[in-house]
Amino acid sequence: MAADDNRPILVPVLGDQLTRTLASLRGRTKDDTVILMMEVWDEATYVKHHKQKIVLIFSAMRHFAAELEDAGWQVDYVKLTDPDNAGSFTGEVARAVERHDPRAIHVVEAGEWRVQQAIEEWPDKFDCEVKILPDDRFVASLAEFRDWAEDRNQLRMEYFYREMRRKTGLLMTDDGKPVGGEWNLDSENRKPPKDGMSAPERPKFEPDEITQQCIDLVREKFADHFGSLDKFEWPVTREEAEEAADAFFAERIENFGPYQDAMVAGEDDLFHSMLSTSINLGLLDPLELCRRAEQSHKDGKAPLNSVEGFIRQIIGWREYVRGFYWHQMPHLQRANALNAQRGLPEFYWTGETDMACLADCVRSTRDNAHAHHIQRLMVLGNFALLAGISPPEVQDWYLVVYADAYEWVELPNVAAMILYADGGKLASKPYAASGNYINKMSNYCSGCRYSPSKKTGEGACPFNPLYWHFMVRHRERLENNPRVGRIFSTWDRMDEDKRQDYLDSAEAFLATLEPAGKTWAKSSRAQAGDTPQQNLMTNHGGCAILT
Ligand code: FAD
Ligand code: DLZ
Ligand code: SF4
Repeated sequence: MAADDNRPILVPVLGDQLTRTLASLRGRTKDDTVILMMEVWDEATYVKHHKQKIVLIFSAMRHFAAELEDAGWQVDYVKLTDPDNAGSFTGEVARAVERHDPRAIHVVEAGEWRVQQAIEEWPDKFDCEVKILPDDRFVASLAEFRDWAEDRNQLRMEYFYREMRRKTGLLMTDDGKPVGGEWNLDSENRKPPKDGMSAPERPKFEPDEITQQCIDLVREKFADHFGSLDKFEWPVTREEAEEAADAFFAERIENFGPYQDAMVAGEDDLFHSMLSTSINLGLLDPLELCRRAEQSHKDGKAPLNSVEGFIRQIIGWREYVRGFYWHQMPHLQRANALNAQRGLPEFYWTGETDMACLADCVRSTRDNAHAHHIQRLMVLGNFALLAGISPPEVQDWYLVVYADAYEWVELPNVAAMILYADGGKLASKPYAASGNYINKMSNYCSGCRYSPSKKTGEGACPFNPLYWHFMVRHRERLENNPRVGRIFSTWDRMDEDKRQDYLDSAEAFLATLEPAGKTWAKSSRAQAGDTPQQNLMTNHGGCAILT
């Protein structure tokens, strides 16, 4: 570059990079930088995202652009309806290169493998320097995770989490021990709900003019996508996200820990923070939130089990799944260790099932683009695992339906945590449970036509026979697993008729499952000639849409 080259630097900012201190913006000056933000058809349709998710991302992007412009930055914002919109990140960067003739492009690496593959082609495509910067909004760099994971057969979150505690100093004593003596208070995060339990109302954010325009756009252009737009209450700016965080630390963190695994029909948020959408968009700094949580313990406002639980979810699970994703891609998308082949049942989209727990979780998912962790794991996920639903179908569903879903966080949770499709690299055992668990941790069963105490036959909770059907199907793989192997001696002690009853009941139930009729997950462009396997290649692995 010549010393007098006064052409600008082009800084593309992706929809989940809405952070003022993003590596590509740090140290840049306003007079030689053009920030490029792009609403593109490919991102909005590589799966048919929940309507609220598209509104959330477009609205947060538009607010962020306005905020940057107010602060004096030059922002080139391409709307979806721009008649010349090329439809992809690469196409839009190409158009911006024409418009601005930049001397370089500085971009922060993408969160998703699919997008990163496309970005890595930019140096060959564009006739200027392309600098791809690490996303340093995480505690652990990808190299750090790789070093930690190297030579380990099993990548357990617990040990990684301890490293992150040491690195950040969160909940550590001066002599390097965990505050309170234990690293992990998970066993104190499992109180069942009390009768009539409800949580304080959290702040809800009325759509402003910008959000309303996005709602109108989504109603018009994405009418056939899943999900309700009857209400839209997500924070779309850093200011709103901070208000949401303030309310969590003031009113809900105290009970967050004890009731982390509790479920109450109709109580969609309980004591959860509801901050994942803001953290993932870049509106909130996860480490800052952890420091606030730690402070609330120091101030005597929150018990250790709540604070440690919250910090563990963020510097433990969140950091860990991100490292795991990049370490295991791209084969994680195709993993199917349990050879699960069943189609996703229709009720995952409609909520029409007599199973009260599933119906409520799907309702919350449809109405809020959200379900809390234990609903995703032990109801929706547990069912998919036990029924043997094919991983690509489950992966697509989770990627579509949640407003906080990006593949880097969704895929490890789905493929590895709930479906055991990675064969146990992430989880030491499958998270399989019978109706007993859901009955203990929720009030769902009292409103259900099935009974959790009935094991087989008419009226039995379907989770009960499905649990045994799953265990028997995978006996060879699981019986030597120290955490579940013992269960087979219980099975072996049952009399033959009872065992047959379990298997027959499960088969009869599975035969009633209707596979999804309408194609909810895939955009019409991606559907042609689809099989689950081809879906993987075209929609996740192949970057076909970005070329
Ligand atoms: P809280 O319960 O208040 O937890 C605090 C924060 O911890 C969350 O905001 C989130 O940032 C983090 N966190 C908690 N658990 C996890 C986890 N397992 N992995 C990563 N971060 C975690 N989270 C997503 O952000 N996007 C997803 O696409 C996603 N898909 C999931 C799929 C399955 C099958 C499961 C079991 C979990 C998934 N999660 C996902 C994790 C978790 O369910 C959500 O982060 C959480 O429900 C968001 O609500 P909250 O902000 O109220 O979380
Ligand atoms: C999820 C999403 C959607 C629906 N639309 C856009 C968009 O139009 N423009 C954009 O920059 N980002 C969008 N996103 C988020 C991206 O998919 C996300 O930034 C990448 O997946 C990260 O790799
Ligand atoms: Fe769910 Fe079974 Fe309870 Fe019904 S009885 S709510 S299906 S766990």
